[in-house]
Amino acid sequence: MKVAKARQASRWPDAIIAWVSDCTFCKIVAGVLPSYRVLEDEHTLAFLNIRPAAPGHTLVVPRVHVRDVWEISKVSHGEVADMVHRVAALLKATLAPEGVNVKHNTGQAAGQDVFHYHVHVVPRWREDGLRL
Ligand code: IU
Repeated sequence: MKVAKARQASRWPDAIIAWVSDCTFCKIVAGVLPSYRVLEDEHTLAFLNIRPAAPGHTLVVPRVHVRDVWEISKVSHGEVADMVHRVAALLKATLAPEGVNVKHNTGQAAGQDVFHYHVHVVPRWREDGLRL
């Protein structure tokens, strides 16, 4: 929310806005914090999770700061969904998983730790022992 307000209120470059933001994913989007970028487009970024539940565990985020599924616009949600679809296809082609989990948490009660909307794309294999 802070970032959105700062953007409206100034013409500062995104990287400067992200630098002063308290949102880690805004910093990753702006390149202020490093990440391994899997895919990106004008509206979204897909990057590897720093604590992967499985090899290839990717997070897809909108570039704009939005908190959760209750706050994200229908348009932005569609853009993220499109990127999730592309990431799932890329993971299938590169890692040949036997399945994939596509998961989002909204709210602490549901396990949300980072309050910038993100979707987990997790490759799965039979008997990988994961409990998501
Ligand atoms: P959650 O759905 O909000 O619980 O997921 C947050 C995820 O973000 C979690 O799996 C972290 O490992 C991941 N993450 C990251 O990849 N890079 C970071 O700098 C931070 C968290 I902070």
